[in-house]
Amino acid sequence: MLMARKICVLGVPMDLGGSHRGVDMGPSALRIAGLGERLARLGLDYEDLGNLAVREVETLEASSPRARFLADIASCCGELRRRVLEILEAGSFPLVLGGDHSIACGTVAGISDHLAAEGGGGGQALGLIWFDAHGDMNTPETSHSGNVHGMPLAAILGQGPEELLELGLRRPLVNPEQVALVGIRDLDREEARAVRASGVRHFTMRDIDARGIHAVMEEALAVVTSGTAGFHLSFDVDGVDPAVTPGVGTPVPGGTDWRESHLVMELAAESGSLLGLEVVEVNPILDTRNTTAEVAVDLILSALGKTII
Ligand SMILES: [Mn+2]
Repeated sequence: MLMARKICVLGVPMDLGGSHRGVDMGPSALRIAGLGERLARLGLDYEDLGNLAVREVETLEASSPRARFLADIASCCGELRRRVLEILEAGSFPLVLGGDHSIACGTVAGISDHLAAEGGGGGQALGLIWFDAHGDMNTPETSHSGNVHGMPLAAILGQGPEELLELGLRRPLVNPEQVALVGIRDLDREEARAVRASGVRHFTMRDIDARGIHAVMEEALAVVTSGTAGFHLSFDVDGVDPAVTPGVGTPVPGGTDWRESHLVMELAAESGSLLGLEVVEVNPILDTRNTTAEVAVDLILSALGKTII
């Protein structure tokens, strides 16, 4: 089903959450790969709102070693939250281009806050599909690296530094039983324990091997749409196999292949319940001739309703 709403593209050129430079160039790489033209060619109404202003890492000092650049990341996420909320209030669809995955704290806060104001009482719940090779459920206490891009899902679920927890109106921003983690294959021992204890539904690559991506996504979609107003898809390109998308912040072998990745997006589109999409961790420095951004643009089109026939 082709996305009926106007799509607002917003770039977040921020790489403070990881230790490899380069994902700050992700929004440019996706635009250079023809994102705008291809949205238009598909017949979608879209507007590119440009990039958020983000300070370069060279101009900053890495504060707290357990969560490097936390204050700057939180302030960027606060601005992103505000912009996503504006997009939704105008009746449009937010397409957020990362940047490292820590920006999800801002995107999810924006969508969650929008729903908090709807439907009376505590508002409407937001579902979340987190597609990733990693769990992103570390906290400053458990992280070995101090990289905040390994922490956003924990923060969205209400665990982690106050600077990230206070971004949105609700805490947690989403209920763990309405979250599905898809594609994971590289977790620290403590993080694996955190994922199991969190109550989110998790689908490892082992599950995808055994059951097939179609069955896994059907179950994931049931999780994120039951009792919610719809769901956000936070798509870390490192969930895809590095043979398909080599240019990512933290490549891990054994991810979803080309067609499996498209099926994730196609089924998300077919559900008719997609409320927001973000694509993160594209790293042009580690890429080959912008291949990864080109694949990512293809995947974005599938999520917005492009079909083979
Ligand atoms: Mn991630």
